[in-house]
Amino acid sequence: MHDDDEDAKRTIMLYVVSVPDISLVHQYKHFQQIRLLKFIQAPQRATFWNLKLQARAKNSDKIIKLVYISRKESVVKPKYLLVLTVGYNQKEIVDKMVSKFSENFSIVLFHYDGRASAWEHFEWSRRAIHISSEKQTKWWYAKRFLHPHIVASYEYMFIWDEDIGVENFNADEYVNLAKKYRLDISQPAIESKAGLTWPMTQKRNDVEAHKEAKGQECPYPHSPPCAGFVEIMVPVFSIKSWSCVWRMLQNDLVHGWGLDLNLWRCVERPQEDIGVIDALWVEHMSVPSLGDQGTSINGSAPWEGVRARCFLEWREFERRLHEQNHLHSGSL
Ligand SMILES: [Mn+2]
Repeated sequence: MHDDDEDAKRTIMLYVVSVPDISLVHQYKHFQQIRLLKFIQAPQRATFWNLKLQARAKNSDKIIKLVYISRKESVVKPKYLLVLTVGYNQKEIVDKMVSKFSENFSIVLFHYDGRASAWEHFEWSRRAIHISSEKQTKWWYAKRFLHPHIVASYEYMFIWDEDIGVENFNADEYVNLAKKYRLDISQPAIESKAGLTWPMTQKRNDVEAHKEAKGQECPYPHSPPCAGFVEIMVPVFSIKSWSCVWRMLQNDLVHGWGLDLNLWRCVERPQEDIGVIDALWVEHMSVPSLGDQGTSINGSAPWEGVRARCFLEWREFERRLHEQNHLHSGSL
């Protein structure tokens, strides 16, 4: 299929969920969205008309703005994808994060607090794709909205948490280094005042990138979590590795715990293809976020229930992987 057709399709998808009234589309024919009109008048139109009113977000019907945005967007075709799972309370941090990603990046925001419309005052929010479902996790969203075929046109995907300090980060430079070191799965090195769980992802000052952890914490320095390993906090996937990772994601295990220790299955040479970039690093700010959306039971803090579920999911994930003992490196 021709690239322009792909672009048109992407634009059209926006309209299908956003246009309140087909007659309005005809009024805007002078915007020359000819392919759009063809599409909506095709069989899909029946489905469109059958949408119940309640199925649409109240303030999603902004046809004029969308026409304008889609024309502007078609000038640059982003090669990379930034995906952030956010709550509005972290808006300042998220705004700073987005500022480090150029127009080479499409932006997708997953809203776990249901406040998708609250971001409109950020200029970049208008070119972002907003997906909202309350109290969901980034891996829940990723499994449902980032099917490998849907994101196939991007070279790299950044699937990041929202509590990340980016003062020493630049996304375009990062992509150059990921290419230079041939990293299919990677992350920027991390600094954290709260301490780090894994020695592998700790920032090193003497190298531009590293593929193995150093130090006594790693009795098996060539195996995860000391090599072939990145965390699920700020991973960056080549599109090739993503189709495998996506298949490893489980519909019902939404926190992604245990995924990090199994990413090696998705590349051919884990010790070479997975690594950490030190020259551009980020800070883990450890801001309580989705964890606080948990429910307090018998006086326990909301995050305690979430944490308990994380551990249960991790165990279940490992159980399922062991069940499929035919799995080996590069087999997915
Ligand atoms: Mn965090």
